[in-house]
Amino acid sequence: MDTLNDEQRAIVAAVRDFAQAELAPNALEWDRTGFFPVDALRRSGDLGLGGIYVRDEYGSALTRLDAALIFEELAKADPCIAAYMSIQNMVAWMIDRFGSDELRARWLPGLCSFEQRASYCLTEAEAGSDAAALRTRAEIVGDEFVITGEKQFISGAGSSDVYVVMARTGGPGPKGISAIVVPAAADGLSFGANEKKMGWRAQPTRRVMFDGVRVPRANVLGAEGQGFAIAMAGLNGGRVNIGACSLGGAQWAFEKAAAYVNERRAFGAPLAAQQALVFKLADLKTELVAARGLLHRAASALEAGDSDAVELCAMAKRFATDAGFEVANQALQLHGGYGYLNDFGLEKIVRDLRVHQILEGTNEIMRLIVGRAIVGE
Ligand code: FAD
Ligand code: 2MC
Repeated sequence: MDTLNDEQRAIVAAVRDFAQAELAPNALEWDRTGFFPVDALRRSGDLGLGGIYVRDEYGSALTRLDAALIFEELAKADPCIAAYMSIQNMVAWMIDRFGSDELRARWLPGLCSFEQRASYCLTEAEAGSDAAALRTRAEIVGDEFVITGEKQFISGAGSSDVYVVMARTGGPGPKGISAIVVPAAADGLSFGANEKKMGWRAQPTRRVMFDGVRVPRANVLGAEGQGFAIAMAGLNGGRVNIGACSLGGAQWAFEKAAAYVNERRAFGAPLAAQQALVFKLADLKTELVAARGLLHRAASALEAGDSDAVELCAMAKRFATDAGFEVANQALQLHGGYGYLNDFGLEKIVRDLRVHQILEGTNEIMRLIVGRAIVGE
């Protein structure tokens, strides 16, 4: 944090005020009841948090590093909602970067202000890590796409106003895929039941079904056949942001554990008298600082378009989400039995952070990306 400039400090302070007022006091209740806080999301739009790195015609035009700082701060209050917001930002950026002026004008004002919400539809039941094997088909009929197929595990589905859908317009493999903007109002679009999940309970996850959904061909992002590359480009930033969400949740858990170790007494002294526990805290803090450093390095590489940006984003996602989960789990352990109680908030963080090791590319896939950069395919 010491290397931040004045503008970044001001951003972090404003986001902290918002997150501590709007998210933190409600996070446990939303988790318990499965309440999806769309009004709080709308209010985050007043700060420009729906389009953090969308260009300034519609968005906040901040950097990827600013975004990492913002998601860390939001996640200190509620990693589940912070992570939801990171997906919105990924989609808004894809529309800004690859959409026509008409698509940008149609969707970005609503998304950047969080008046509207967006989902990212890549995964299918038979194509998760192997995303280029997806089978949802978009037939080209005249000047329309006719989309048929099914997406699995879609965050925000059933609530979103717009879906960016990766669908097959050509042959097998990544080059046959296009990224298509599908409004929620399109005929033939329907949704599965809200999944019951270990964490991320305050946001819906559903299947999305397409039964002959017709949208204009002009709704494609970039060119037909570029959809896989566009989907991956979105995910590079998404991976940094999810890592930052793990970092924020874990930082909160760490601070609670450090305070607890100072206060809690056992064997006639504070727990802090046990060097084993202080060494544990020292290791956890080191993990957090290392994760932050790698995330910021990846964010800066992405911003600069460095040739190793993809690899760094994968490294940072893998490291920060593994470290974040481990720190949160150890912070729970340091609270003894109280850590296991819902009211203390720690078990929620552990549940929320667990899925960050799985989504936006599993941590095995992050190793695959880094490994390929080392030894080639
Ligand atoms: P699989 O690909 O079947 O993997 C199973 C296991 O095998 C994993 O451990 C994996 O790492 C491992 N594995 C697979 N291939 C390899 C390999 N080559 N080398 C080594 N190990 C390998 N997707 C979206 O498109 N949009 C969303 O909004 C979205 N939100 C989600 C929200 C939640 C709560 C969850 C749980 C998932 C979400 N996903 C979303 C899907 C998520 O991205 C996938 O679950 C993830 O990419 C893994 O795919 P899979 O579940 O099919 O697992
Ligand atoms: N950035 C930019 N381009 C990328 C890229 C990246 N991160 N990853 C792949 N590409 C390009 C790659 O360069 C290639 O382009 P070209 O043919 O021009 O050289 C093209 O995409 C195809 O890539 P590969 O040949 O590497 O394709 P392959 O099928 O072997 O592997 C893999 C791709 C495994 C890296 C990819 O499928 C992947 O990332 N899988 C994980 C899926 C995933 O992350 N899902 C997340 C869903 S969203 C989510 O969970 C949410 C919560 C929102």
